[in-house]
Amino acid sequence: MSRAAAHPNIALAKYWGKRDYGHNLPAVPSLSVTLAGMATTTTVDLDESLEADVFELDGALAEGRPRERVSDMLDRIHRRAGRQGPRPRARVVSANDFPTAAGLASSASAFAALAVAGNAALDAGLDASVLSHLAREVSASSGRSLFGGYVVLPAGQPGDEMLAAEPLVGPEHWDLRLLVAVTTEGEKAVGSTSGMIRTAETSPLYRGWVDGAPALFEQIKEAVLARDLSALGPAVEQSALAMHATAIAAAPGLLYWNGVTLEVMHAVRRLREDGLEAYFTIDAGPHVKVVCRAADASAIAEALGGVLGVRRLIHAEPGEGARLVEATG
Ligand code: 2P0
Repeated sequence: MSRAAAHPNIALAKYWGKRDYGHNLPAVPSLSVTLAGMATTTTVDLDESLEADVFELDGALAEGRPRERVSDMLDRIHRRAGRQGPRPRARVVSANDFPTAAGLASSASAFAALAVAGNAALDAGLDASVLSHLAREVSASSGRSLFGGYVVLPAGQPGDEMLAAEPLVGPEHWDLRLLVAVTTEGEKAVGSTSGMIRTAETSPLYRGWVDGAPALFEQIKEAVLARDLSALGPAVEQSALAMHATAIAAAPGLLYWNGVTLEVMHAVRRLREDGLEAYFTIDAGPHVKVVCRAADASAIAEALGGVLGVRRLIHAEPGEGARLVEATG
């Protein structure tokens, strides 16, 4: 039995769009923060008596596509380890200690935890970089959760054999805070994968997004290295807004926001006018993630908690990468 834990991550420089669908290569570079405080814990037990893999998520048996993706991840580990013959079947039990509807990319922590637990259970001996590469092929953002702190996922080039995320600086480098303003308890309408494909195929703004993203990514990377929130924040907002503008211009347009999303964005900008440095970013869903300094977090949380329609605020900070927490047998 092998058990691993991994955290979700939030991109400061957004990934949106694939260079190559088959190999799931991102069209643009992204930079994320891995978050402490929320985790997916996944246990992999090999069981020769099973006819097929069994996958249990948050206490319920999962069939169909979710189970196929779990099997796919384990198959990739088995093949990469150079194993001959069929892969032993596995019982995989996964649980999130945060609501999956919180818009916190539970697939990122899920596949990162599965990669680490699967690597140990199959005794594959793969390092974090190879596991990041394999997880990225299944869900690009999960390649980033293999590592802690501030993490870069480069854009892919056609024909890339290997593309893994890379740790930039550890969580101790900069104690940024991320406040997640949860604006609805509902699930998002269009998943990221299909949303990206629709954007690339139909949005007249897509070329501009792909051309402009690398420069924004560089600004964000430099600001993180310099711990310069006043330089980071505007570039983070622009990355999120450019991603959403591109998606909104798809056919049909991808509108991930609700009314409360907009209210929170305006509230963040009012806070800045009042001298509190806060900046927003938004993923493929209606929640708003607010980046600020640790010293300002309580005041900003109090103000955002007062925005009509905000259900609750989740406080997050930089955390560790995916890791094995227990291994027996
Ligand atoms: C990101 N997102 O950089 C961007 C911003 C959502 C918005 O990475 O198709 O679920 O499985 O590679 O990893 C979510 O994308 O997509 C994502 P696939 P994934 O965080």
